[in-house]
Formats: sequence, structure tokens, C-alpha cells
Amino acid sequence: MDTALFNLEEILDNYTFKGEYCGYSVLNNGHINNTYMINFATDEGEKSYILQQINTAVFKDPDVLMKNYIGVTDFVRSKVAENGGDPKREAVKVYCTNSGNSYFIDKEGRYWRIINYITDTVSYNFPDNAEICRSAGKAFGKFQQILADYPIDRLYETIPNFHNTVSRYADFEAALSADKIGRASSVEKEIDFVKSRKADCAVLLGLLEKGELPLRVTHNDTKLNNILFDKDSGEGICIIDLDTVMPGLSLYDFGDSLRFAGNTADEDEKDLSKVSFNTDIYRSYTEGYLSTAIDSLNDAEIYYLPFSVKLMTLECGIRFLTDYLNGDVYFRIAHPEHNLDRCRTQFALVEDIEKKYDELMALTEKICSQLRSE
Ligand code: GN1
Ligand code: MG
Repeated sequence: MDTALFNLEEILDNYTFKGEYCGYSVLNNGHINNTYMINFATDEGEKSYILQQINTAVFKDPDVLMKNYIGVTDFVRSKVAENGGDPKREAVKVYCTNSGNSYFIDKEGRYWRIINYITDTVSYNFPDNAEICRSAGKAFGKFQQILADYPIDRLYETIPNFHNTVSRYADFEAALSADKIGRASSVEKEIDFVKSRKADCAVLLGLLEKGELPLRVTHNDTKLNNILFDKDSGEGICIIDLDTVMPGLSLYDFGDSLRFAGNTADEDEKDLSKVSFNTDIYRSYTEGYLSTAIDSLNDAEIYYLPFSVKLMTLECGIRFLTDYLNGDVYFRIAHPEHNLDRCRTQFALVEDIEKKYDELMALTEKICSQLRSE
């Protein structure tokens, strides 16, 4: 994706801001959209907004994307107000253009939107302590509860089959047989790793088909850095990055969170000896998550919590490997082997989760019985 900066004049033509523009900073910690903070000096001090370039190679229908986005953010905002929270700080708000649209297209054909910047918050790429993880678990559990009665038929699939692990496996097989840029022979070990876990990819979808797992409104990209924490209280107050809110399984959100937060290393760590799954983080996150979500989950949604962490980690590794085989066309990369590094990290993490599986099952059971006896 092109990373050329925004054209300020076009933005000022499309939106009316109070005060004088006084600068921007780049906030790109995601792999998909380009994100900036733009600042204005006003009589009441500096006011900032979040400017995002929507990646239309990934989100192919921006109209549908923004309909979802506005539907969900309006819904969250009104729920927050109903529950006595602060809608200005606990919900994302889309600013419309002067002509009332939720995004605009610049002269180069790039799509842009502007959302609120929430002051006095912090976000983390790495969980510095257990408390952060407990708050993160609580925040995603609460988010799931808030959206529990969002009309699911009003949601479009912004990326079809996003967490469909069977179709992710099929995409991998297609990339492998096409072997577009001749990389397959150099990643045989990784290919075998995926092939030997093919059966795992069908487990949750099988349970969904049998009606044992319910379809819910889920976030689908529950990385730690998609939570804004209040700088003083440490509470996770606002969930961001809502482009992939779609019908899904609660387990996708739980698993993806711990895939990211439970890793003792960075997502693209090259030194695999640093990669392991932190069971203390699992415990804290799960305690937080279940403290807000336990009553709304069925037995299968609880039983498969550890499995979901393994599966979402495997899925993410498969996606990185598939993109590597396809010639790096999806995720933003910083160097040629970046997707391969990310894939290897995910697979090392899968192996460690497999080793610790019984421990994770026991921990989950213990947390549930503690919560149920309270
Ligand atoms: C992407 O943009 P970001 O970093 O929040 C991706 C997720 C992956 C994640 C891996 C729309 O999320 O699905 O889990 O990278 N988002 C999309 O870090 O594909
Ligand atoms: Mg993100």
C-alpha cells in the first residue's frame, strides 16, 4: 500500500475544524490502514483528530465498511451513555465531511476518514504487567456484551471468511500450488507445520455447524493495541479498529487477544528462543475476560478457550506464510522476509501452546469455578 502522506489542503476542504492546523504524527502500528494524528491549535488548547487512509485493497467496499463502522460506533456510544459511561471517551465517533459523508476520496483516489482522538489514554504493544492483561480481558468481555444485542443481520462481512480457518487453509494451499514467486522450496518446514495441523482448522467451524457454538457480533482483531486504556485508572475504556466487526465466534476474539498478548516476544521476533506462551498472562486475561463474559457464554465457548488461542495463532501464521508465498501483497512489511519472520514466530508460539495445553485447560477450569462460587 502506498504510504505517501495525506494532502492537507484537501482535508481542510472536506472538513471544518476549529483552530489552526499545527502538525501531525504518524500512528502506524497496524499492518493495514495508514493512521495519523492531526492537531489544531484552538482557543481552548490543542485539539487532535485521527485521520485514517482506508486500505481499499483489503477493504474492497468502503461504503459497506463505513456503514458497519457507523452502525457499530453509534450503537456502542448509545450503550455507553445508557450505562452511565462517558460516550466521548468510551466510544469511537466518525466525523462526517462538510457534505455529510463518512469518508472522502482524494484526487489520487485514496479513501480517508476522520475519527475522534481520545485524550489521556495509552495503548500497549506489549503487556507490561498482569494488570494490563486483566483490564484488556475485561474490556473485550464488556465489548462483546455491549454488542450482544446488535442486530447481526445489519452487519456486512467487510472481509468475507475472515476467520474461516478452513478457507484460510485453502488459501494457503492455493498460494502453495501457484508458488508465484518461487518461495515454496525455501519454506518446506513451515509448509509441513501447517499441513500437519490441517484438522485443527475445521474444529470450531464443525461446532458452529452442529449448533454447539453460537454466531455472535465479534471484533475479530483483538490485539492489545486495539484497546485504549485510561492513563490514570488503567481501565481499558475504548475498543478501536472496528473495521472487522462482523458475525463471528466469541472464541476468535479471545484466541486472537492471547495470541498477541500471551507471546513473550514481538510478533516478528527473529530469535525464536525468545518466543513462548506466558501462562501468567493467560491467567490474568482470562480472569478479566470471564469476569465480564462468563454469564453470556455457553459451555463449549468456555471449554474451547485454550484451543482458540492455539487456533488463532496457527491461523495468523498461516496468513503470514500465505502472504509470503503470494509475494507480500496483503500485510505491510518493513523488509523482504518480514512475513516469514512473523510466520515463524506464530508457529513457535503454537508449539509452546501445545506443550502447555493441559496447564491452560486446568487454569481455565479453576478460574471458572472460582468465579462461579463468588
Ligand atoms: C492486521 O492492522 P492490524 O495490525 O490491526 C490484520 C489482523 C491480524 C494482524 C496481525 C484487517 O491487523 O487480522 O491478526 O494484522 N487485520 C486485517 O498482526 O487483516
Ligand atoms: Mg490495529
